[in-house]
Amino acid sequence: MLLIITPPFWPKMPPMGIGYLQAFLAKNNIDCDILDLNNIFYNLSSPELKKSWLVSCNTPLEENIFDLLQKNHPEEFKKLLGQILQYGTVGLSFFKSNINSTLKLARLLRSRNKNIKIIFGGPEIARQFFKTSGRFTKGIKSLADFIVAGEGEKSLLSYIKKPPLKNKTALFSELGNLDKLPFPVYKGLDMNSYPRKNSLSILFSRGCIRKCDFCSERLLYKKFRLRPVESVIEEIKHHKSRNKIEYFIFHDSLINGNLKKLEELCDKIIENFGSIKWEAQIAIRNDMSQVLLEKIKKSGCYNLFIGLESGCDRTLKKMNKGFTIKDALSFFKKLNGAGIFFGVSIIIGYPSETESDFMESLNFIIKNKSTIPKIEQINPFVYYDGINAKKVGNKDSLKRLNIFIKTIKSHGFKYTNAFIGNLIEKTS
Ligand code: B12
Ligand code: SF4
Repeated sequence: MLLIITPPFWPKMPPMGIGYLQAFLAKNNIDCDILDLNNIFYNLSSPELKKSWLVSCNTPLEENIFDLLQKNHPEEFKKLLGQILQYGTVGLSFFKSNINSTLKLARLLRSRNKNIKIIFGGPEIARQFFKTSGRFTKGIKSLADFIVAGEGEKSLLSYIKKPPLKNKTALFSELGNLDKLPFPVYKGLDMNSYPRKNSLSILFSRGCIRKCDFCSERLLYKKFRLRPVESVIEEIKHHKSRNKIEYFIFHDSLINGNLKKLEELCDKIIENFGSIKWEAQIAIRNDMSQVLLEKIKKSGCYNLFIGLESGCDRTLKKMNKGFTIKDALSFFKKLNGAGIFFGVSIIIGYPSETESDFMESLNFIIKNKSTIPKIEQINPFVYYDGINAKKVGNKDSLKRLNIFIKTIKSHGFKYTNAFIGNLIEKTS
């Protein structure tokens, strides 16, 4: 079996989703290779193309990249296609960014070998499930032998062991726990071929403990589950020694879904390595003790990403965020006290957001500049299929977004340029 990810996808580090699937199949004695077409073609591309690869929601690139790469690198393309066609079963990993190129590849494979088994999975398949109320589009249904929405491990294994005669879809079928989930070792991938050579994606948990109304991420997994701390430590050891990894980027929806386990993780990191460099997303929770925050710092956390989303209590309540601005402020102060750096994300133009809610949110940010070290993301509200929030954001979203950006700039806030308003084209 071969698992493939097509461009454009975030190119800096190895793709963790198919890495997990490969490791899980290997544990079940099924040989599976990975072909990271995103990485291969990114490395072959010109500096200008590489630059536009990094722009998220780059629709023109997403629509044209398959044909462009075929044109720019005909020999490599032909060679890789021949390689893929050697396999009897091919699994394709769908993200919103690569849906066009992945469908084009599937069509090409099908036209060259009508007997090849094609399996679709990945977050965009989950979105397509919600978008079409579970029916999927004709294009997806006609090309795939099997469609997996949600977590892939269990469904993929059961398909390979015994392909179902009738049912073509597996929907959100999850492992009961992650106790025996093997970690990705990326067998066959050249770890040195990724731009951030010393950094790696890692996961401590899957799912989320909260249910924010605008969130699409919580639709991917039904249950919140954690990996055993020992397994995470083994993974860090493995990649530190084998691949000289120094930075571990936790891609969990939130790192503090279970405080006891988080403390155990920090303890074990300190015990085994002194410290490692790590970053993660964290939810605002005031039940975190000072001791835990100090351990987070001591174990080497250099950055946390926090979904604040608004500085107005009415909007936070409508979003079902589960905290107030008072909670947020007290949490930020605790992080500052422990010397932990963090950045926050903000949503502008939430469906219920009035002009005064917006101003309240902006004023909260400005007023607390000395407490909030960085604005990490500012995005207009965007509807995502399957979420609870209303479909249409406030009509003044973009106007407010510009005011917000201008104001934080004028107040000298630290912010990440790449993520400022990066969803604009979707809402305009
Ligand atoms: C870390 C992260 C990032 C990081 C790193 C990017 C990366 N791709 O690794 C950064 C910050 C750069 C980022 C950026 C963006 N991201 Co992001 N990100 C994530 C996050 C939090 C974790 C990804 C991850 O590693 N998951 C863990 C692995 C194990 O899961 P997985 O890849 O989904 O794979 C599992 C299943 O999907 C399935 N599966 C996957 N492939 C296949 C294939 C087959 C054949 C089968 C059977 C199963 C299968 O099985 C796997 C194991 O169970 C997810 C949300 C989440 N919790 O997953 C969003 C997510 C992937 N991001 C998302 C988005 C929208 C973006 C941005 C467009 C945001 C923006 N506005 O800029 C950009 C795009 C960047 C780019 N150019 O690609 C969306 C994608 C939605 C979609 N439909 O594709 C997600 C799902 C969040 C959401 N909104 O729901 N992101
Ligand atoms: S805490 Fe974050 S991941 Fe969890 S539901 Fe809310 S927005 Fe989504």
